[in-house]
Amino acid sequence: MDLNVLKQAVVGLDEGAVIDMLREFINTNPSEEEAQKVIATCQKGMEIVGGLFDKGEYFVGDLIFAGELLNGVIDVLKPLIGSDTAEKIGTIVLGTVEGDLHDIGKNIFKCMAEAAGFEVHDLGIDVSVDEFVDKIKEVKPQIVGMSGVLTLAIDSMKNTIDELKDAGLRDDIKVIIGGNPVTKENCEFIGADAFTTNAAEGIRICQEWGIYMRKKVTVLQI
Ligand code: B12
Repeated sequence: MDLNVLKQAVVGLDEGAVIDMLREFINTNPSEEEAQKVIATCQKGMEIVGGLFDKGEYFVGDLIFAGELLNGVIDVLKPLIGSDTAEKIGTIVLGTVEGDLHDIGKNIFKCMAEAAGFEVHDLGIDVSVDEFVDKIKEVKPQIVGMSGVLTLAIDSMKNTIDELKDAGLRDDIKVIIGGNPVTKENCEFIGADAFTTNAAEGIRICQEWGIYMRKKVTVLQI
């Protein structure tokens, strides 16, 4: 597949062309690595769409369409990168925080986390503090992932962690935050354990935590 042509099709919001290219791509029996490249290419296209929105050349409706297009691409490619490994290496509770409806980045992270062998409980978008707390009590994850791209997401992330502390749940979990506005500074302000603006890096961090946690469990069993 010509990745440049694909990127241009995403930028041009040419759904028909994107679907045709994906169909052809899947027929070639692609590897997981090739599928990851296709997702990364669509992501680059999405960034350009965002830039065109900033310049006033695209409108909110175009953004919604582009968002749906990218989520569709992830759905189609999921079986290629979402290998269902029998042994789960950890559990993640994931969601886009309260007030924020953006989920493209979250969905990419989810897809990659499942492919890496994590069991992911995705709470969706605009997830309230209580929804996070209830799910964490129910499934007792090792990791909580919070996503957000709006500036206000930073406060929602902080509120969520504050509530986890009040509920006595904070010390048992690692928290990673992701999304365009997250930085080292607001990671410290929020009280998360790690931050990233790159899903692949997020997976590496979770894998390191997963290995550490499994060792801890083994030691405790002895
Ligand atoms: C697509 C989009 C939309 C779509 C969302 C569709 C969807 N299903 O998500 C729609 C049209 C619905 C939308 C709505 C709005 N949007 Co909007 N949107 C965008 C846009 C163009 C792209 C965001 C995106 O998906 N990026 C691509 C993904 C892949 O990047 P990412 O989220 O950072 O994710 C990566 C990493 O951060 C990481 N990651 C993400 N989450 C997580 C989680 C974990 C745990 C980990 C480890 C990693 C991780 O992995 C991903 C891959 O590497 C941006 C502009 C831009 N250029 O970014 C504006 C933008 C975010 N939107 C903006 C605004 C203002 C809005 C609206 C208020 C617009 C309006 N006037 O109605 C509403 C908000 C509604 C709400 N309450 O949320 C502003 C935010 C400004 C701000 N600072 O708060 C931006 C920056 C545009 C702008 N320049 O004004 N938007």
